[in-house]
Amino acid sequence: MPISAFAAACAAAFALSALPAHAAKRVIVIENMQFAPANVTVKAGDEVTWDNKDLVAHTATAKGAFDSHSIAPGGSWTYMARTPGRYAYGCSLHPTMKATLVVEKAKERKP
Ligand SMILES: [Cu+2]
Repeated sequence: MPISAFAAACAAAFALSALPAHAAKRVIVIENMQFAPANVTVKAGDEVTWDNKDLVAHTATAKGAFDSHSIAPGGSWTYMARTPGRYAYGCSLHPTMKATLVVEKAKERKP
């Protein structure tokens, strides 16, 4: 690709990322006793859904921050991430299942 086309593509990507923040939705799949992806970063106001595709129940639990309680096999749980921070969470039923949710400040909207 010529350099000018590459630069244009970069500019387009930058323009997209500079668009005003909209609440986004992220899905974390629970499968094979793991959270996938294990590290997810969202903006405050985004919705995060844990989708349990395993045959056993799981939870998404960050002490003091959020707790899905039991998510049945085939079920899901949605959480709106409001408070910026780094949350280590896990499944309260299976201590080896660990993951991290990072909530970044939402971009300020210009009036
Ligand atoms: Cu579990």
